[in-house]
Amino acid sequence: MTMPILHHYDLSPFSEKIRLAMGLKDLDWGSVKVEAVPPRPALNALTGGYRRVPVLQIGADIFCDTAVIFDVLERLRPEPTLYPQGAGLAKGLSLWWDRATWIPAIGVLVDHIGEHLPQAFLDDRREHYLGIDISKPAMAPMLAAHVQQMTAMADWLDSMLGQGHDFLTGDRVSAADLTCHHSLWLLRANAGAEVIDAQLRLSPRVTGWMGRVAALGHGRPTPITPDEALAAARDARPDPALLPTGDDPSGLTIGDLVSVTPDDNARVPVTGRLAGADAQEIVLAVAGETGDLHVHFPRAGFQALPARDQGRDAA
Ligand SMILES: N[C@@H](CCC(=O)N[C@@H](CS)C(=O)NCC(=O)O)C(=O)O
Repeated sequence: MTMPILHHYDLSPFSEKIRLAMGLKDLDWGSVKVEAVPPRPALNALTGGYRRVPVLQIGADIFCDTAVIFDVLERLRPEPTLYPQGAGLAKGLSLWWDRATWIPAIGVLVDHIGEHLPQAFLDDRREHYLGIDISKPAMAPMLAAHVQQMTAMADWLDSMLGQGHDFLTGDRVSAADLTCHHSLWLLRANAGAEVIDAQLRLSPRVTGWMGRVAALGHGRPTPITPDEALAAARDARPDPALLPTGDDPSGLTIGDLVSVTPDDNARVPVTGRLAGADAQEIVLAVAGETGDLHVHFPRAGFQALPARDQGRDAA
């Protein structure tokens, strides 16, 4: 198996989900650390313009968004599974948690550490990612509401764990655990566990579960440079075995010029020729500076539409 390469940075909570999945599956992986604030030229050359983190690379196949990263890790190493109750429950809970908790978590975070965030970070997140000012003064009026929202949703985790199992959906860890762990992990890592546990009223059941999730570890990362990652893409061809295999209900045809854009934030379209699709995943063939790439996206949370402007190079 070609070693998967994760493009990520330490304090990225979405990356932490994937690092934990590497731990669950006991994988060897290449670790490319990217800057928390772009430019990220190597990563940009691989994604066709998708700008969020993490991104997983397998040769010339590029996986954008944690949902398709979970899926490809599951295909590479099916056991232990990320989906012990099937993919739907874990992915549905994950999308809910990511979408519902992200802004409240940022609100709580900046109350604790906002004064240390560089202006360049704040400007970048306002202009190119979230579209809002996340500086401490700008978020302060909403702090009480953000704390209430996080507290309410963490209490739902407590209720799930109250069913008597070690993990949210049963006795085996799932992708939902890795996801619901990530924003609480971010807050505790930055503000201190005791502070966050008290502020969000995290129960011993929830903190005990967080310990079990963290104990999965991160597998075996090997540091590699962005140039080495580019070389891995240059030396590879997109792998047809990694194309989705189900039916595509959308009416798009292989070879169509298609744009894929996140529907929440960092709405940068990636345009390429449709290489494969099913109801869960869409893959674009993009001609990058390293040669032909297949760039993979989930369907849920993204808009995949025929491209009307043909401004970008496409394979
Ligand atoms: N839905 C995406 C969300 C990824 C995301 O928002 N990641 C954050 C970092 S944790 C990000 O990209 N922030 C802006 C940046 O780093 O450019 C996923 O699941 O991968």
